[in-house]
Amino acid sequence: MNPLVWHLRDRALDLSTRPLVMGILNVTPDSFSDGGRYADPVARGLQLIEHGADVLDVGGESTRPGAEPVSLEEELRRVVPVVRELSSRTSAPISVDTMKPEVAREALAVGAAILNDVSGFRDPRIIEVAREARCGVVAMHMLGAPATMQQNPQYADAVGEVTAYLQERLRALGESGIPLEAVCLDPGIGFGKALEHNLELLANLNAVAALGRPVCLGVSRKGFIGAVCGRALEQRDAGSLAVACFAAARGTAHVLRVHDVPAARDAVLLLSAIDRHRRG
Ligand code: HH2
Repeated sequence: MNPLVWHLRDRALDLSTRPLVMGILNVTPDSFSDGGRYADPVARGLQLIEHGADVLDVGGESTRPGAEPVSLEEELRRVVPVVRELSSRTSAPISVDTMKPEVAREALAVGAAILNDVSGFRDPRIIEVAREARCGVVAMHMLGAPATMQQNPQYADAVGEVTAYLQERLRALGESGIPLEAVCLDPGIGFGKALEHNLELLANLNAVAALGRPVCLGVSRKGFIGAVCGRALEQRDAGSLAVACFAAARGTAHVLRVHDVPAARDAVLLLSAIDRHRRG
């Protein structure tokens, strides 16, 4: 299995020369860092592509700690028209950040190419939707559910448990008929993790990369950056970029999920330009 190629529907993304930039497009009034900020999500999505996003990740339900679930009707109403319009106006792959099989199915029907399920495809119905569409999938680790996940999360060995969980999801997806070449894994930074868990995972991401699939990493503006650097939400972009570069330069992150697309684009281009001059 080649970990540096990611198959989505009728195309294969090459992750061998540089990490991909996944631009975050939240179509939510309550996302933790940019909720309700962009009145025209389609225009914002097209702008993210112009700024260098390789993939757009469209989300209609905030998964920030303590967020309240959104109804199916509301999530469909937020996500489907935006995915439909974006797919007709760009060839960049569109990912949908959802845990709901119905939203996944509708979004794929109007052009999405990737399902990003922060619950790691625990619901067999969403696996079936992905299998039928032959789309790419991002399977993430989350301890519990968003409403309660940050209430004193406990691990005996965070790196070992997250890695074992992702390995088990990879097996379950494979057994359900998802080609492993379609799967990208994500340690789920901030999803049921205390500060030391996040830092341990970032320091040992090679354990997740060793599962043989690309790693998607979402650290953008997250709480651990605020905790380490003493920064408010709107001041976390430099720290976010530093952490993403750290993981990408070590070869342990292949898809960077970011709010600040122009900075991430420059970073991945510079990383690959430098890497081409590496000896041996
Ligand atoms: N983080 C968030 C949402 N979806 N998906 C993946 N694969 N990895 C992540 O780390 C991840 C994710 C949370 O960030 P954001 O979208 O900015 O906020 P919200 O959930 O409040 O919309």
